[in-house]
Amino acid sequence: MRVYIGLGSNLEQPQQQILTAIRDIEAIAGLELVAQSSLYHSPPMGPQDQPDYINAVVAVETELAPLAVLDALQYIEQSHGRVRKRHWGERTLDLDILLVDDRVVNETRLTVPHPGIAERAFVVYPLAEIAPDLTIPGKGKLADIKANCPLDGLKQLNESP
Ligand code: ROI
Repeated sequence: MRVYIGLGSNLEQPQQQILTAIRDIEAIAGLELVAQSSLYHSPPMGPQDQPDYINAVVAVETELAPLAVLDALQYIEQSHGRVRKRHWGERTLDLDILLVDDRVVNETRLTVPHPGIAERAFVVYPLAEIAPDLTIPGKGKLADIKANCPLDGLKQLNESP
């Protein structure tokens, strides 16, 4: 099963938060990191009186159930001392399950594809960098979504490591 994970941070050295979080994901037994995007710099979506974000997307291969992956990601968020000050506000580390193969999941704790996946440049562009040929259940081809998705100030920081 291939799981795509979105990473975001705008507090406590965001770039470091994201790089460490990728290492943390890699270290989880049962998850194999198979792709990682560049880091991206993006203006906040939501309240504008918060710092800019660093965003990235990674792909993992796993046999774990989606909720077990979610548990592991929430554990990593907590271990980064996740602070979330307000709704749609600044946060130390946000890890979102974006896609699980071509599956649709509607559970209390988890909605897949991630709602808003197709409207957020800071998800669409890094995702397209590592998986340009994806089709998103219910939303269509990622390449078409990207072609219609304004950059909204998104900037690619470095080439993929
Ligand atoms: N804005 C940007 N640019 N990047 C994010 O990761 C992000 N995450 C969020 C909200 C607050 C919606 N805004 C964001 O959760």
